[in-house]
Amino acid sequence: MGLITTSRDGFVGTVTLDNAEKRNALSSALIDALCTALEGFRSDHLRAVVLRAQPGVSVWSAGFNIDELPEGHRDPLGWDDPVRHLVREISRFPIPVIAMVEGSVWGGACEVVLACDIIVIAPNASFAITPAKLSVPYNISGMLTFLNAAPACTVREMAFTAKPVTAERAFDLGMVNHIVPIEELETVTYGIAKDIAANAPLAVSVMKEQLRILEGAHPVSPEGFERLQGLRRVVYDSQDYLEGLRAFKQKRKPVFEGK
Ligand code: KFV
Repeated sequence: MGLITTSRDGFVGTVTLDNAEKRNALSSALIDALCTALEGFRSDHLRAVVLRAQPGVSVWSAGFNIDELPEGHRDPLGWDDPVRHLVREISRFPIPVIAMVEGSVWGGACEVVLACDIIVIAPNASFAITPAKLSVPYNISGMLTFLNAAPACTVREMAFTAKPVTAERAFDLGMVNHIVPIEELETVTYGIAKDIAANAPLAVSVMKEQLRILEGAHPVSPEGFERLQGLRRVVYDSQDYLEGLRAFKQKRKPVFEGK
């Protein structure tokens, strides 16, 4: 079964997440397929890409494939983690990526959407930053994606409560570009894609890269970086981390003890 589908119309490519059965959880297989599709669009010199799910889904993506998170005592979100690859691929991709979202977006998928260049959502979209639900120490560049997308107090509330924010609130906070009635989602999204495709692709891609480098220009001292990594290790070495994974697999509420 395919995990994604792709299509193209002129200079505009589309990748559609197509694994509703598993709520488009970001498995390494799905991410491989998505990255391969993006590379194909790059070699064919497309000028805008839409990343979407199938129409009518209630879950755009359930985030990391929790079944693939390591059992403990290993950084669950290290440099080679598939979601890290995908976020890097989208942000370094020389072509604008537009996320078109209906339904709920969870955890790592929330980061993937926020890493896209432009975000158009339906009123039933929602966004949740979920590591605290599972006792997962999110990685440092991932936290920067959130901080670049939302005010710090919003990131704190979302990360500490793990509760979804509504489409309307995400729009009011400037986290997304447009909120449009579901019937207009495609027209608005593909209208933006065509506007981009009509412009000079070299200028667009260099501006995208400029913005990426400027957004990432947050100096952290080596000591600060090592401190953060050490603190993250305490979390993935903990009993709570194992409990978070176990509870998800057993479809029950986790019982966290802070150790
Ligand atoms: N990973 C792996 N499998 C998942 C999954 C995930 N994130 N989310 C859903 N599934 C599987 C689930 O186990 C079930 O498989 C199927 O998809 C349908 O899910 O073999 P099964 O039992 O059929 P349901 O039945 O739970 O679907 P539904 O009742 O529609 O609820 C949808 C939703 C999204 C509310 C629920 O599936 C859910 O709460 N999923 C987990 C959402 C979440 O916490 N995501 C964060 C993932 S961790 C993450 O991104 C990280 C690491 N992080 O730090 O935040």
